[in-house]
Amino acid sequence: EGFGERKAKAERMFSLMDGFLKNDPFSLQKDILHHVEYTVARSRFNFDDYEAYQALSHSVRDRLIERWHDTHTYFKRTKPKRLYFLSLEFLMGDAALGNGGLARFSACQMDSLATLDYPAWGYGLRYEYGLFRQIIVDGFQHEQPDYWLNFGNPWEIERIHVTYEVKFYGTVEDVDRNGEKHEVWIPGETVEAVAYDNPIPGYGTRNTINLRLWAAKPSNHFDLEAYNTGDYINSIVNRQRTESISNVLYPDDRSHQGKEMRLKQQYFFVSASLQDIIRRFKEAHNNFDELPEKVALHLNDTHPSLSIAEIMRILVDEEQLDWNKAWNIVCKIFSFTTHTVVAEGLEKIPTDLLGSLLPRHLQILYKINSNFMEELKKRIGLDYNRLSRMSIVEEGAVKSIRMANLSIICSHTVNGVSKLHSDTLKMRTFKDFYELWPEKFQYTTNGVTQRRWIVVSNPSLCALLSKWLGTEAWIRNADLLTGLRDHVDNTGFRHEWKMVKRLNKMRLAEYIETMSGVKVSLDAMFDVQVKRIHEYKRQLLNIFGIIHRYDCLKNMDKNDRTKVVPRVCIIGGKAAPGYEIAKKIIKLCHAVAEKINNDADIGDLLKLVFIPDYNVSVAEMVIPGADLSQHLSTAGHEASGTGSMKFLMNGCLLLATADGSTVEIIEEIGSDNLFLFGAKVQEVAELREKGGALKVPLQFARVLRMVRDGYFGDKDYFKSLCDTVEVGNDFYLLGSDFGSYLEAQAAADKAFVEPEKWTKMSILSAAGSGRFSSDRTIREYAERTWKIDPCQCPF
Ligand code: B1H
Repeated sequence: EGFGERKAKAERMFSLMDGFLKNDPFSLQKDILHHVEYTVARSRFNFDDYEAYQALSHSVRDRLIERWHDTHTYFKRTKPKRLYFLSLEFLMGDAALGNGGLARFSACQMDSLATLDYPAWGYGLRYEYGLFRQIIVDGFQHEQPDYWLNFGNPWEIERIHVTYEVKFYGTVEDVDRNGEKHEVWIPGETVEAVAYDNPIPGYGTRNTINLRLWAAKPSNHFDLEAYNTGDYINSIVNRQRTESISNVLYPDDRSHQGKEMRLKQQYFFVSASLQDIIRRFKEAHNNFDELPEKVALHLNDTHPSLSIAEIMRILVDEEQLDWNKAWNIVCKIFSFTTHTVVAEGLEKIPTDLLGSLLPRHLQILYKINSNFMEELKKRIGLDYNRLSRMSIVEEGAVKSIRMANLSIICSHTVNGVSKLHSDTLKMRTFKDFYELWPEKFQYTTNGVTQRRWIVVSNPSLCALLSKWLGTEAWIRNADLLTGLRDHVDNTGFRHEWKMVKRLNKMRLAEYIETMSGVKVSLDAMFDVQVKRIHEYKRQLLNIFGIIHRYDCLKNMDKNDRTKVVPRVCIIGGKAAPGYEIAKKIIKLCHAVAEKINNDADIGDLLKLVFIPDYNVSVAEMVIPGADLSQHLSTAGHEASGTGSMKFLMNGCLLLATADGSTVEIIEEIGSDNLFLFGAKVQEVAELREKGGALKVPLQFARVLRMVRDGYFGDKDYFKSLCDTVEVGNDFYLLGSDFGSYLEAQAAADKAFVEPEKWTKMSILSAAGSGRFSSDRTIREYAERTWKIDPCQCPF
């Protein structure tokens, strides 16, 4: 070839390789049409809205894939220490692969990891059925399957070649290895895990990281025996059954202990993720001693904590490392965040179940425990009570493995999710461990991403913030929101602030009318409580407060009514399908709403609406439109709470107990800018001890009596619900907090009639929300816990 030919060839090659997809409108339009025709396979003259959405998503996805590749090529080349964020739940939005706060927090963290250029990947499960959809029939919750993949998912990339075998059951046998006896697992069942990649783009950076979700499919390892004996049909049916592992997300956001399928999901997830992680590590490094410098594994609660046993099995049984050497490595790579408060809420796995599903892992766990117990005896002596409390193995009626103890023992860092939560962990839940290893315990307060919770869900506020802060930089640096304080006395600014709120209230009011048929007044205070339904979150306190308000209105002189602040009370949230009391709370809410909303005498002074199927998309509508938001957990029960942070960013005032992250919110915005009420953490135990002698205000007794007497119908049905808050039985202290709750509500009313005062409080709330950005959370984790550095792809 002559020079000319070589040059022409090089230029052709170059023009093939060169060029990112362009982002100008025309290029994007061209691509959308391309995908309409060649991906969706419709004519470019005839396609519907959904097909347009698919074509658009594919056009965007193409661009994400470019960035994804560049980011990963760069990570591969520069070999930074990587973080792997292991979580059984991610609540992204359209994909509802999680229950509540924990799962949405995982999603916010992924956004921040990408935006801050950290070399991180998330690993999760690709459930075919996400969290159930809630529909309300006659005021009762019904659950409907969320088969979210029905119309395909244009955002994911199926990696049919990234598959791993995951094994279950079987036995452990002794084998001889160079004259030494070793235990080796001979599994009985094999399932295949397939990777589905979900690009997570950063904001203001080309870095695009990955959320890799695993789906189960039958393995190609045929059971030859079954085929040969002619049981062809049955063996196909059995094959199909293995697929069910990743079928459905468990909808209990607290306890589903002892379910085999849940354990299978956990191990399936852990095994596939670790095989993938170890393979990637071995491609770049050849000595496991380097593992702690190159890999950080984060346990999002105890759900992925089988990773500890699995990685020991890989290193010792497969890679043939000496046990102690492997253990020393493993103890340097794990960090652990617990989202739980009370010891009873911690995950336990019965040893019978574990032993049959994962016999080798159970052995490994026993060995980890006996080594730990030996060490512990040396440190603390023969204090058998303490030894048994700290043991990984619980010797109760049902012998089980305590996953939290395992996670603490093996992790270099144990994180709480708020300052208060962390204190509780140290003083109560994990006191024994704290005394042993105080240096392990940290707290990293949760956060939420302002990209979704302001930029996407509240575009008018987004524009207003950029205008008055004079920059869009707050989108990547939420600390800049403090700059709003400089304008709080500017009437022009306050006017615009009020207009934005009104616009969002309008949008919410329309939604309410379509969903529930209730017309609401924009002049009313929009008072919102949205979150999972739980006794400890005390939606019942809210409903009792509403009943009290209604009762007062009914008994009020007509002239006095003109002074009353009109309210639209909005409640939303899902109850776990088997959680009877939570379901009764939903029903009561509807019964009370029915009564109040149809009382012409009350009119716009009070409305109550239950928003069905509360989820991320609904939240995007509800949060910007709220004036007031309620966080009523009995002090000491909400580990953090992240909903309040989203409301805060959107300029909603909080009415809250001094629980979870609220304590830190007060530090940022000052106690004058929110409505605080209720017993403090340190008072709760004492109040509980009083039992039947506890003082409860008359108003509380009166409201309880109204419900008991059938004022809202269904007297018998509500009886057991009423019993839970009867004096002497009122574990969550609704009665004793009721008085101060009403006072806080009165203070909110009083502030609302002074619009300028209210608006200032609203501005100062948003101005103090910067600390609750998940960017801050992630930076703290990266620097203190994971010890990873940003790694920005330069092209
Ligand atoms: C939180 C959970 C949770 N704490 C078990 N615990 C689950 C436990 O499916 N499961 O088995 C699922 C979820 N979720 C929440 O985490 C806390 O209650 C909130 O206070 C906290 O803000 C949130 C994020 O840290």
